[in-house]
Amino acid sequence: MGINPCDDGNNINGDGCSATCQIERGWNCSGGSKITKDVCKDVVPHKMHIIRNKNNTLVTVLFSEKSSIMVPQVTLHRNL
Ligand SMILES: [Ca+2]
Repeated sequence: MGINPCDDGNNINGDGCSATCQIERGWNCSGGSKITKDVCKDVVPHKMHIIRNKNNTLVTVLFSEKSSIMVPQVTLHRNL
């Protein structure tokens, strides 16, 4: 959209195209024209870290970036 490296039509940082219309690290922006906005996609996979407590009764999952988890069905298996 225009002469900037990117323009997603807002002044929000962290969505791939900065408030100063620069492509942010880890993002790819394309598709814009003089009348349409660029669309930015996160191209770096988020890192995930799994931590278990001493008794293995609690699992904590940490992500390097704000992430969403889709869990349509959870099945737990336990070896006795
Ligand atoms: Ca933006």
